[in-house]
Amino acid sequence: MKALIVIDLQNDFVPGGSLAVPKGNEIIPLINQLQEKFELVVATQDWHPKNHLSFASNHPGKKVYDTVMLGGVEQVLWPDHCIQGEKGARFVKGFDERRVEAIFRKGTDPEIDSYSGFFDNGRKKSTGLGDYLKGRGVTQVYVCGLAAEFCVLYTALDSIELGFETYYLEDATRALSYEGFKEAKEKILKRGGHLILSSEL
Ligand code: VGL
Ligand code: ZN
Repeated sequence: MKALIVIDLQNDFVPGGSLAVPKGNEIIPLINQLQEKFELVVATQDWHPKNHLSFASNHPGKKVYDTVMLGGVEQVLWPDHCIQGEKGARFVKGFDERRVEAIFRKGTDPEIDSYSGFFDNGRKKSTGLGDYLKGRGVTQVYVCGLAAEFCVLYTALDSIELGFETYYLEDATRALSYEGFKEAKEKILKRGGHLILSSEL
């Protein structure tokens, strides 16, 4: 049984948003079409409180893209984004949510970031996504959404580690940088995941 996980298809991650992924809006129609090929569709939302420590604005003297240590791991500092309940955190217009059976929210603890839909970056807390998928009998996981080298990558890596046969939908994601995308794909292959194009489904 295969599941599609749609990662962080939210206003702040598309052009016009505060942490816009270039051409992030291009994948919306494709992700809508892709859903038909899956028995189960779930989504994640980046969902930060205003005082989240991944925001540069909460570290006086630091700038966006500086790094700090957070919960024992290195943390890139981002512009404020995906604040709980605000417009930037909402799903993008045009995303067809009808078949999304469950939404997993992450990044809610102000003290630690969470790129993966499964665990926070310090691996202290689970969102429940892994148990949910296992409970539904899922064996194969396909990931798509934003951003390719952050939340999509880390979700895929945790999925591999949890024992799901994992597919990274190369054309149903967009990256913040070309280099980052290239490295993300290498990491997926190295850890035993698969790269796939939506036309191969
Ligand atoms: C993301 C940076 C910060 C993502 C979330 O969804 O890829 N990136 N928060
Ligand atoms: Zn975030």
